[in-house]
Amino acid sequence: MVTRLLHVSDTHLGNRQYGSDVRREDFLDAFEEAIEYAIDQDVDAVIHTGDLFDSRDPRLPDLNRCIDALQRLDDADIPFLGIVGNHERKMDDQYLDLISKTGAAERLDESPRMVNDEVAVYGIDAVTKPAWHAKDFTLDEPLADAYTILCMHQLLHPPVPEIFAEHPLDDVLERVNLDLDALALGDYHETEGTIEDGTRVWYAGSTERCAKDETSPRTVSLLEIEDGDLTRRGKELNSRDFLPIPITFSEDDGREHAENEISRRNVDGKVVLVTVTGESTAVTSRDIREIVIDRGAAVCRVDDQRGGFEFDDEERSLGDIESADRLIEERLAEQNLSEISVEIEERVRTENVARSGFDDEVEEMMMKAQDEAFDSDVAVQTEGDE
Ligand SMILES: [Mn+2]
Repeated sequence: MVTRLLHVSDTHLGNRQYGSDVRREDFLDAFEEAIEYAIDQDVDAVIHTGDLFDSRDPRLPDLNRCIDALQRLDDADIPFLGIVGNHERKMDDQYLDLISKTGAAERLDESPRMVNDEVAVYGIDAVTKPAWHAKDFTLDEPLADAYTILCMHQLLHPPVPEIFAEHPLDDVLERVNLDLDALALGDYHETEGTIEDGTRVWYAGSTERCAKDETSPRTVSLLEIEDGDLTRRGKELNSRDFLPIPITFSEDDGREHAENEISRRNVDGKVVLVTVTGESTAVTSRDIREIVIDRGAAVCRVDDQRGGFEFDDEERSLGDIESADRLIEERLAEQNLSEISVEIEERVRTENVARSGFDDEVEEMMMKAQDEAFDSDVAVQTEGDE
């Protein structure tokens, strides 16, 4: 029997990229295209490896569209199995739990979710860097002879280039108690794969471009598993084209120069990213944006670098390595904090600390941690006495 799965990842629903509602719609469209493809292919399940939503507080219209799509999938009797990514991760209950209540999604965990009694799918949510060293990677045993797939949301090298990676791939393969057949990954937005010690490892990639350097086609991965063998095929999605246009101004160049540079390209329906360099002239970013939009571009962003370097703070790089949360977590990981410190820090950073009861909650967490530490000391002494 052949088991067919569609691997979708990093859909980032709600991403209003470049402040554009067109882009927000694009992210929804890409997700819906992936779901329609799953229905069309009549796969046995869809697996989603995190960053379903772009933020931990998605807006209701995005949540609604997401649930509508998942219900169409559910009507076709195709389960949607997901994990939680770093972008959307909240402290306790997750939006994926809320969606699960509609019956249109399931959250993967350390117990095997069998598909066709032949494939065991597991999931581990995104683990922050400070929590990584203490993370338990134990998975429950699957049915005998099952093909095992673990879904995770981390930047692992390989296949992620070492400079962008958070952890070595071996770190995961050594700490998981099972001999995994496959590791299906999210977080890295490019489609990349490798084989390590007989384990198939790959990233499905994001379904829309989250940054201008994500130039390759956006894909989902169709997986076919038969007799312990997995075949993966990429399916390209209809993502909107990005078009970079560099314009350099000399002292005498006016609006006409910008019009000439832009009219040489077909901007119709595209996301146009103009980089302006050279001399400061009377032509403003706003003028340039107006020309580009008048010629039919869907979105235009102008990065005006005339008269000195401007920090491009809206742009995000591959897999969001530069996100603020990532940088904070990077620094914290160097401190080698205790588990309780990591949890309290994360609560402070991700929740509304002004709400009443927060102090009590932290105090309770501290007491519990103290009790646990005290109990384990007693246990050690008792053992020593015997
Ligand atoms: Mn992502």
